[in-house]
Amino acid sequence: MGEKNISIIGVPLDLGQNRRGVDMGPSAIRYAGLVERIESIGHQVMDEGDIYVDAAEQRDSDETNLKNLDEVVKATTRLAQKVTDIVESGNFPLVLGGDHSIAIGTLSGLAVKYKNLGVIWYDAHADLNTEETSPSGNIHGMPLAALIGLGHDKLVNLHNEGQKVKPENVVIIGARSVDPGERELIREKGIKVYTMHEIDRHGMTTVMEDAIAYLKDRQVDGVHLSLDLDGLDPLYTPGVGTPVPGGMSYRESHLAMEMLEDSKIITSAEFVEVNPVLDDKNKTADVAVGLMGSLFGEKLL
Ligand code: 6HN
Ligand code: MN
Ligand code: MN
Ligand code: MN
Repeated sequence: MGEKNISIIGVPLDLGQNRRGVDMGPSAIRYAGLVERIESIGHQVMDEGDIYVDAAEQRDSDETNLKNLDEVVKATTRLAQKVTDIVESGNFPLVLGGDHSIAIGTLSGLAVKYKNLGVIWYDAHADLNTEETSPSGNIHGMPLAALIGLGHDKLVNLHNEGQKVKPENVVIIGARSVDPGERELIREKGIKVYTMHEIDRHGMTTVMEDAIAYLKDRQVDGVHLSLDLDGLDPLYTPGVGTPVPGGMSYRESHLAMEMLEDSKIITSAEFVEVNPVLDDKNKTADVAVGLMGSLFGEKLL
């Protein structure tokens, strides 16, 4: 990638879903050696610490069927401002989750600078539910919908009014669990999705070549990688709250990161859903750090 100035920001948020522990994700990822690993590649790293998040015990009662809506909005609004500051200073934002609801903050912050942003959503899920379609009420299943302008007002208009990302600039990779309302939205909005079928059938090389070419054709002014560790098979990343079998392998995921690094298109990234309470000896955080190594240009020889 060439030498970068990378600003790390942790978001210890676990209120976008049901299982406690994902708030410890940023600590687990740092403990797995993130800063040293990226510095050893030759980048400058600034660890800017964590965004303040209310504890689960401090939350107000819910007024809608969206769980912990106000707490998620408060924390992600703080994150959005921080991400805007980082991109305006010219640094590369690297955000550590926390559950996937944090993406609403990350991308709302990026949208201030990038008016035609591309997004790669590496995930077992589509995260395209709205208040109406969500089977769980968990906001971590809704960020992509909110970012394309659909769902609860407070999520859609966070940091700035309205749509932050164009649906045709989104590429989902690794999907294998899609709810009925999400399926409808994918069809209606023409969102580009590479399911596990495409990865099995054509291989990760072809899928990534296609995905990168697709975003370049869209003439995006930046590309954000939002990587949910449940995109990988739970065999490799067991420490996630909503594991789905049949996922992308460790090797396929490293290859995907290496191809993104070769393409030079990535301008920001986030790694989410690492839950140390559910993990096996910090394995999932170790995998996350390894993938960041590949994304930032680590080479064997
Ligand atoms: N994630 N589609 C399910 C829901 O509750 O909306 C699961 C969402 C998982 C979200 O893994 O980031
Ligand atoms: Mn997921
Ligand atoms: Mn997700
Ligand atoms: Mn390799």
